[in-house]
Amino acid sequence: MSRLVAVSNRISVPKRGAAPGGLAVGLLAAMQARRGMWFGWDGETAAAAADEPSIARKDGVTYASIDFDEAEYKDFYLGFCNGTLWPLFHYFIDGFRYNDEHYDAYQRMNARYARQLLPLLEPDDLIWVHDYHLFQLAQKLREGGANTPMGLFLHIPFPHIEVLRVLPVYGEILQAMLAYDVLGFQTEPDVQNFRGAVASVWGPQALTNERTVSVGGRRVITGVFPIGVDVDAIQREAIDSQNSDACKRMLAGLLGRKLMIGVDRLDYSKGLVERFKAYERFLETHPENQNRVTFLQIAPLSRSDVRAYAEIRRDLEQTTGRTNGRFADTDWTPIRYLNRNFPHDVLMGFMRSALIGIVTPVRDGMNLVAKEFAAAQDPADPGVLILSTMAGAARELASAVMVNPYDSRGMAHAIQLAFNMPLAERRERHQAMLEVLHKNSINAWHTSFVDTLESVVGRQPALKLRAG
Ligand code: ADQ
Repeated sequence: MSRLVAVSNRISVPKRGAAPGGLAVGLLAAMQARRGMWFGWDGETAAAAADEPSIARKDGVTYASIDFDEAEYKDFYLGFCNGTLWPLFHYFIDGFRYNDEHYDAYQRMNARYARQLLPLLEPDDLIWVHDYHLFQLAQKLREGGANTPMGLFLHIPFPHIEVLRVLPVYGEILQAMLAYDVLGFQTEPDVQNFRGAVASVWGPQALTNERTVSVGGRRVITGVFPIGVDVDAIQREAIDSQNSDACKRMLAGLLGRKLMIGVDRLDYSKGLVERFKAYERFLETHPENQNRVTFLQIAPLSRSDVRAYAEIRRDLEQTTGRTNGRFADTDWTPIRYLNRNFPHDVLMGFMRSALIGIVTPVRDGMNLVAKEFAAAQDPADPGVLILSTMAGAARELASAVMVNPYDSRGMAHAIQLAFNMPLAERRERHQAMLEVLHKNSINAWHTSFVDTLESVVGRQPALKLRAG
């Protein structure tokens, strides 16, 4: 069986006491089955980046980690990845900035990933690259002589060509993507947007059939691989952690009130400002709920160096202050807004205790929180998921209560509906979601991607490393 080499911008090097997150668990399962290697940045910056990756081994998986120097962190990571690609691919054209130096750093970093990975490769490796940080990695690896199957999975949306075109180097990015053998996306619209972009640059004849594109003699498989969760593991975590101190304290603080929960990274794509305003409107237009419900929003700070994140923080603090100032009582805080991380199992326990999970991104590749919320519920008395139609997850979780995250009146109405939904309807909606979650599990995600990558074996000459 071929070895699986996973490459991502950031890797979770195992640390004592720290449990890996859901995505890492899924990738690790795929790598453990194939004596794999995980290559990427360890999250550290140094005055000068080391020439060689650091190698660690645990449970049959090799971890090869590199560090960034300060300029790489600033120009590649904060600059082109988080300042250019992330906003544009989430349709934030106003927040998008393009700068040639940042793009040069992006190209150099993709080349450095390739240079440091090449000596570690074996001839029959399958290479699975993750996300928008590494669009050019396959191209750089092939320039270095590698000719092994390579696939890219994009965790975020792929925008329509009319948005992608805003990026001055979009043609180069598309061209580089075609050096992969398999391009995986979260949803059908993403794959169609990619294929539309290829057709717009190379003509409709490049779309050789429904699942492949061919340009310059290269045939590339395009497909939908919706990322999922491990329902049984989440059920266990949620049940066990309900007895934890953190859960008991949180529940005691509610004084019997109904709970609505939001769990997100603090990012403008997650629609938090719009969500907070909708909740304020809900308390205003449905005053009978005042002092009867609590909204717990957990959103740890991230990417604080980028200006947009400072703005969203300020907006959220203001809205929280205004709502709490307007509606709070001596024993009731309408919004509890926490900027901190919790262990995954504690979050699952919180979600199980909530009557509503509110997941309202203005744009999201998939959104695992929506799936985790549904998976964590007690099937006998499940909570209600309020879900934005702009999340990839909305394509699968059709029985959630769907909302437009920009429509605060519609969201206020959805919150009212969800708090008052009869048990039979909650069960019916939850059952339908569980069926999808079991079918499109995290296991199905990595298995189907790796199987597709493996189907390319034999269509390629063996790996050749260029002499010298
Ligand atoms: P993210 O944008 O990070 O991921 P998401 O899919 O919601 O978004 O995953 C977040 C993960 O982090 C979940 O497992 C969640 O439980 C965890 N998490 C969130 N807040 C937390 C907190 N406060 N404390 C601890 N854990 C927390 C990107 C894309 C998504 C895509 C995923 C996976 O943007 O669209 O679904 O990759 O492909």
